[in-house]
Amino acid sequence: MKVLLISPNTLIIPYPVYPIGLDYVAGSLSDRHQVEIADLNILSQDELATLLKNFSPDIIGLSIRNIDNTEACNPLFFISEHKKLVDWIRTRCKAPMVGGGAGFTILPHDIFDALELDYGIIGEGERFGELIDALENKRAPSDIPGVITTSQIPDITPTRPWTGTPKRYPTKSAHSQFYLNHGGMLNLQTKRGCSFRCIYCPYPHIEGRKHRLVAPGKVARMALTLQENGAKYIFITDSAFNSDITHSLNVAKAFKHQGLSIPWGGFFAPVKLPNDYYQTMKECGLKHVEFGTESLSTTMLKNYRKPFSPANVISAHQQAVDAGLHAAHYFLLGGPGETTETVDETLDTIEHLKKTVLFFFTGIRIYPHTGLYETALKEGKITKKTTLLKPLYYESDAISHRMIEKQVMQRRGQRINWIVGSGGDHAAATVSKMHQRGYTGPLWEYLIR
Ligand code: B12
Ligand code: SF4
Repeated sequence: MKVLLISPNTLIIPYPVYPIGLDYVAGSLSDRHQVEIADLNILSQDELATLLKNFSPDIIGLSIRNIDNTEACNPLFFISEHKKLVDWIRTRCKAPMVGGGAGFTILPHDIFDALELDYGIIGEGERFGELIDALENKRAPSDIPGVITTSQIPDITPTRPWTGTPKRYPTKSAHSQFYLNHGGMLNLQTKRGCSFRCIYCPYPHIEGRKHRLVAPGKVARMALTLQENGAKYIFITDSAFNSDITHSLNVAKAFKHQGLSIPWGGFFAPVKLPNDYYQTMKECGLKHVEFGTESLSTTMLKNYRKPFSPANVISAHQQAVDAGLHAAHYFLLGGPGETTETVDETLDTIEHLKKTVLFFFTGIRIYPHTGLYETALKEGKITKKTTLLKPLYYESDAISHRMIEKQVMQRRGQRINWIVGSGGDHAAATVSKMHQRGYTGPLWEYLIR
């Protein structure tokens, strides 16, 4: 079959992100299929029209990574744009359209209906090949775990994870050049799954709760391939790179052992760690640590079911900074139990974090399959019928989002390393200019104070 895989994600905030998911979907397909990847960061609509005409695909996969930008104070919604794209493609091509991706997996039935797709694959896209086989052999696609069709009644139980070995499409793909020219960053996955149970987080639903590790030597070989293909920086896409401490150390050591020389970074949980953890990581090339800290109030960390205390955060931060790493913290304020006092407690404790950048997000998006969803139901903030496709943010009864933002802004004063949200268009424009001048990586280190 001729398979066209489309990445419609053209968001450049905080920077353009290489559509790694499609490499895995493409990598899972048998050699007998002809595969083309269309990345709309690179192709204009005219070029896509030409591709549709010349390639004439038998089936189209659409990667739906972002539903929205999860920023309550500066909202963007991408599903309407995707619908326009689907309609436009339908006028040019009769091929069935299949949706998948992280965003799709969070709200599959809503997105399936909104985009009027033919099929959807919840969870790992490696099941795309099974769907094609079923269509070729006239078997019912809906028998495949995770596959949804128009005829199916919404099923809200998590899909059984795919259990094969992920294979990435040869990475010297034409579309990687765009990302090399815009910051030099390519991305890499070392495992799937997160075993923690933070109340608001959809990641364990997207990737599964059980860690599925990729052998460190194999991860390092892929990292070297990315380097040979021109990457100047690697972002590790794992939900939390150190949620398996031993594996993260082994991956880092494999990078060093195999001679990876470009810097890398990723998301880390500020949990209790061996004393030399970040020193070892630094020696293996780690440059940026993005901590998913969320709060520094003891009460709120417990309410969020985070696997660490404020003391763990301070010590993880210090260890990372002492090792010479750049460290940023993400905060998620306004969850169940947030009050003026808990926000103050967080802001007071933040003052102990020296040499850092702080990103504040206020209001937590309610996703199905999370503890926050259950809390919002119990508190009558939503009902089982509430649609969550258009973002809905949890608001604590004791403090409004506006009040939290005011409290943060007052404490921030003139400090430029306190950023509310992702920094928006202004920050993205600055990052883009710096990338054009040859700077590489996420670049928030220039704000460290
Ligand atoms: C790493 C990450 C980032 C990094 C990316 C760094 C980099 N250089 O790669 C950073 C920090 C930059 C980032 C930024 C943002 N992110 Co982000 N990010 C993630 C994260 C943790 C992993 C994504 C990833 O790469 N996974 C690894 C790859 C291999 O998996 P995958 O792409 O999902 O693909 C698999 C399946 O989804 C599926 N699949 C993928 N495509 C297709 C297509 C078809 C046809 C099929 C069948 C299947 C399929 O198969 C693949 C293989 O199994 C996810 C959460 C998560 N755990 O998924 C959030 C996530 C994708 N991000 C999200 C968001 C919102 C954003 C931002 C908008 C936040 C912001 N305001 O700045 C920006 C957008 C950036 C951009 N330009 O698009 C949301 C999207 C949901 C939503 N509400 O819309 C997620 C799900 C997190 C969340 N809040 O729940 N992100
Ligand atoms: S917030 Fe981070 S540590 Fe917690 S469940 Fe989500 S990915 Fe795992």
